Amino acid sequence: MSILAYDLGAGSGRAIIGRLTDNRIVTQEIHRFANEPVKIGDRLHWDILRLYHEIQQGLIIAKQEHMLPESIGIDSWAVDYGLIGRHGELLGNPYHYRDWHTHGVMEKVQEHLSPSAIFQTTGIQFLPFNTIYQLASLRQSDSPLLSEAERFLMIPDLLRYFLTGEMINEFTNATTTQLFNAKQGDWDRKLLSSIGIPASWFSTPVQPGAAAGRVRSSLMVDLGISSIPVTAVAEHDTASAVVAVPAVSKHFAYLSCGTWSLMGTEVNEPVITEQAMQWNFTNEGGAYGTYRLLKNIMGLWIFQEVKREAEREGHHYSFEQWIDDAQQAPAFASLIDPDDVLFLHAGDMRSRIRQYCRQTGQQPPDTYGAITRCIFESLALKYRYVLELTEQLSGNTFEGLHMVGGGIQNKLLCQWSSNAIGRPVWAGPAEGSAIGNLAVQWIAQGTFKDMQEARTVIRNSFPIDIYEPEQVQAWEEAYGQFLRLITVSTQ
Ligand code: LFR
Repeated sequence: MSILAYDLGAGSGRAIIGRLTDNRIVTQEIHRFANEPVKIGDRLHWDILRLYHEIQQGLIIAKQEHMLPESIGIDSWAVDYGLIGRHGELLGNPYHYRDWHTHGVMEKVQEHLSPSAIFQTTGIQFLPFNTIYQLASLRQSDSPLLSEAERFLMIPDLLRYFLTGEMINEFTNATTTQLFNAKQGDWDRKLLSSIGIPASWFSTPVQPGAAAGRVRSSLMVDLGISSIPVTAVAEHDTASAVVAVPAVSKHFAYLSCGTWSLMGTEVNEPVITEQAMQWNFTNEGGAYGTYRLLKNIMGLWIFQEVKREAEREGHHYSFEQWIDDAQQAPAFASLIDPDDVLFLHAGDMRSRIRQYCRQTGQQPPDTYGAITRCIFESLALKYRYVLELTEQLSGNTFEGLHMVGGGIQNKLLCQWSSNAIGRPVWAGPAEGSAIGNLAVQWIAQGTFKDMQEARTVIRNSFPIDIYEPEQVQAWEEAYGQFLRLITVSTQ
């Protein structure tokens, strides 16, 4: 029997069928489609209707291939949302979090809401694009959407709603808004009212694994399919990725490696302390009563932007060529803090890296090889920094680091990560979010007893590449150089 996971990542979305054979998971990608934001004027939007169309295409393909699933789950990145009007229609085109409309809003909100009050309530890190600031920005600009809206749905909630006709908020994603009260386990009315947003738009979120309706009958008729149940999985992609970490020990460190690098550990209670706030750690809701104590690291985004820019200028290198050039460039020639806000938005990344280096008294890298090397080395060093902070905050020590997600196909980065942290890296599986999405559906069906059993099956189903640290002394020295560069309190 098949189940179906839709995983919408930066750049592409995938429909992945999962099956169990001899207690091993077998996955098959049946549909891959673009998930590219669309810019209209100065605004960056989700192409939400196209995505819904592609979700339907996935079902048509599943039917044609005789793999119609027993259950469907959708995950995607956090913080973004759509608003629904009184006739049940989507109002406007959802904004993409990298849009500039939130620029400066976090600071404005903090003029009347203290950061410590926000953190004490939510346990969530301060990222300028958090939903709280997106909504505050609508209020500040007196957006007409606000007077029309009656419901708030995050992107997977919204696509699920299109499929089923039921409006349900899901927990893991809800926590990332920075509007969710971690202690009370519901939306925080005080925070909502302080940014002028009615609590009536929100319903108490359901937990990952909850039944969330069935494919609506009009769609069944259109696609010629039978009724299929839809499950609210751990719909924040990072929450799903963490479900898929094939860890053996109870306390483990993970890095979900893709456009973002999300590094942290799983805890049973949110860590809402002064120190966690100062280091800008987050406590995002996870599956089955867990929390993700983690920190966002800018990740492969910076490299992806450099590559995109190069391609626009006609430099069509293969991925191997990029890696090769990075390897040929001199080591530790210049470093950046990948989390400098300079690197958050799209465009012009090469010159921003050079600007950063000039401003910090370093030689700006000029060749593509040198730029790529600078990005990957800086990421690996930032991983060490955040890993050590995670140990201090959680009170646990980690023997190595689990890396999951598409970024692990970058073997050079995996090796350098191991060198930087001076410990082994266990890399796999690459399709972390989709596998975590499937796992929650199997747990909901009773096929797996719990998350631990799911992780054991995942460990037995997918290869794990092991990287052992090399050139430890050189990386140790580079770490000293890196530490001098970054500002400890804010990044
Ligand atoms: C990763 C991710 C991160 C979140 C960022 C923006 O895909 O979901 O966890 O901070 O995207 O939503």
